[in-house]
Amino acid sequence: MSGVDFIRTPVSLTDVNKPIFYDIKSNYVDVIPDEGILDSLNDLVSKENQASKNTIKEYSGIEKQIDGIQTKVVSELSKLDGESSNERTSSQVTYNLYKIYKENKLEIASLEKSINEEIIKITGEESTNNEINEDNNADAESSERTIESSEESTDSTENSKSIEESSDSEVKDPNTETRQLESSTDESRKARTSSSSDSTKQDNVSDDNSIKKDTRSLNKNLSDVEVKKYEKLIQLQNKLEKLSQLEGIIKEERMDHKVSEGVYSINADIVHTKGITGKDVKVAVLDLSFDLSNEKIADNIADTKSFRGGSSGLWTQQHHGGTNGLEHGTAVAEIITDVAPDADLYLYEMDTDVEFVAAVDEAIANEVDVIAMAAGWPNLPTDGTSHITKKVEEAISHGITFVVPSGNFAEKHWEGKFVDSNLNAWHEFDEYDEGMSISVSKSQVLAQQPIMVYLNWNNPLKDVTDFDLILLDPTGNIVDYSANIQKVQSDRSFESIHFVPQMEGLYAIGISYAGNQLDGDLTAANIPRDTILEVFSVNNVVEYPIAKSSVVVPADARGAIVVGAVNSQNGKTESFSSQGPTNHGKLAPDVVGPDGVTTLAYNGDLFYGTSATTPYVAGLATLMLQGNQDASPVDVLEQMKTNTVKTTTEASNDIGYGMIDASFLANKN
Ligand SMILES: [Ca+2]
Ligand SMILES: [Ca+2]
Ligand SMILES: [Ca+2]
Repeated sequence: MSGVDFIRTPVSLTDVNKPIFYDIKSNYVDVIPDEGILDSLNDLVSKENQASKNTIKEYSGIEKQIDGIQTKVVSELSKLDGESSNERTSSQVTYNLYKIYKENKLEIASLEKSINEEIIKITGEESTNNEINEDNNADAESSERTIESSEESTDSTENSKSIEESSDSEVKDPNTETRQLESSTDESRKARTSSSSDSTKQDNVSDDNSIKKDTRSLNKNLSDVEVKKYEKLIQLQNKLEKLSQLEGIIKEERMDHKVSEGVYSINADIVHTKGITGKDVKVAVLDLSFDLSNEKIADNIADTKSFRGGSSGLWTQQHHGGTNGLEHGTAVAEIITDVAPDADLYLYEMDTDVEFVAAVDEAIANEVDVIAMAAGWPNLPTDGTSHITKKVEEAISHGITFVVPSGNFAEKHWEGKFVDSNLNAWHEFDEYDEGMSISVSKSQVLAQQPIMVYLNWNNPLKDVTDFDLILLDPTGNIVDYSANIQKVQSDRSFESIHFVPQMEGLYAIGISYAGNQLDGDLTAANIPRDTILEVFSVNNVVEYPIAKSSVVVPADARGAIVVGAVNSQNGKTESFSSQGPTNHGKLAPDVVGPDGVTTLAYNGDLFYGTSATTPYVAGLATLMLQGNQDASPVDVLEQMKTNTVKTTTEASNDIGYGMIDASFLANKN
């Protein structure tokens, strides 16, 4: 979901209303592994692996590892051959393949390195190794070679055979698995373009030929044993090359799918066969931007309008490489049409609170049935008071079903009372810890992604309390702070930091108490004990995360359908999925939807987050409203809630009433 940041209080150095006590402990506990740490851990592991590998006789260890990965791949692919194999199976298989690849990516890379080093040991030259890699990679080259040296075999079955034969002669264990991998891959790729199948064929035959060619070109005084070893290594290298190509192959496979995976998770495909497709139901999608040429949504567009006053260049929280939100909005709209292929889309671009209000007014004027907005405001309290919340409730009062995400903040949220046992006016997040760490990775620095922190608090005794928010860099220097003055009741209890980090490492968030301005008492001993403070760190996981009540505005809108996230493949609740209750005690989320799904908009990359799950639920609401447009938002929510896949008997603040399931619509008729 995209954090739309609209109320940004400027912070200036002259705005300080209290002295800064520099006594936040610089010795922060490192509980958050950052990318740098993970990288060096992986380095260590791969070095150890490599050392042990090299001692294994005749590379059988390397081969075993490659075969181990390959076995998993083959076992997945075999599912496609079964009689019950269908689009669903294929969707699951490509996902599992992707997972296998991801899980073994480092091992594959480390094996590749080991093999290369072994080859260099034998040949004494790096150039030979490079040449081989080029042979394997350059499609055009290997294609020429294929035509030259294997004119007799032009069909893929024959090619696979030739690999099997060559494997038989070279390796003790005939590589039937290799063959299966090749042919199954061809099977599953049938539907693809002819050029793709051609390249697959070329891959198949290139192994054998490149070995021979390169052995011939060695022109060295190598012993027979060394030549044998060398050939073996090249063979392993080719095997591995196939595995390292998996990611690309899988991505292409996924792009062949007509709809995103979640459609099957929620059984919407079954409902489609009953003629329920969201026909004549009007769905407004509010997002940053849309690609109107996207082939899945193009035919569904009934209306478009941009309410954006200009590009703000804001970062969306779950952005996948684009900064303009084009992919995000398009992916959301796409998923709605996956679930409700005949829905009429009203696409409205917005990225501020004012633009949001205008877009909702437009949707109301156009009498839409559903509004989906995969965005939220972590800088507003979920106590029902915000103008965003009220606007959502207004739309609902017009009979519009409003679907919003719970948020992705379960690990980026802290909420609690002010604790100051040492009476220095600095809050202690934990015993002796006055700084809540956030880990800034190198990639965040390079991407200039800001540290965005919001502090909200309530005043239950109708008091006026003044807290401030401070950010320290890894060296312990205060690099930013927000010290707005809260003096009268109308002063908003809010502080915000927006800081672009220049160095990686552990930063720390601090909260200080600046006094109770009504009493004129600025001493730490007089700190309000009933005030609840709430921190959202938009882009960084915090050291002391509180998942409870991490939902964001407008999840607090009465009657809205609030959606959490469950992984579409493993069925587990996503650890980032924001939980309820809201600050005014409303249960949230109401339901959960599937994420980790493929869209055209993200070009086959998996789409995670409550932004991905919101449109599944909006899509289901659309199906429910077909021919039934008079159903109230309450009816829709109630019916949706009672027809979930139940994992618990009672609603909970992590998954609400459970995973949505459209199948009741198919059973109704
Ligand atoms: Ca303290
Ligand atoms: Ca303040
Ligand atoms: Ca809260």
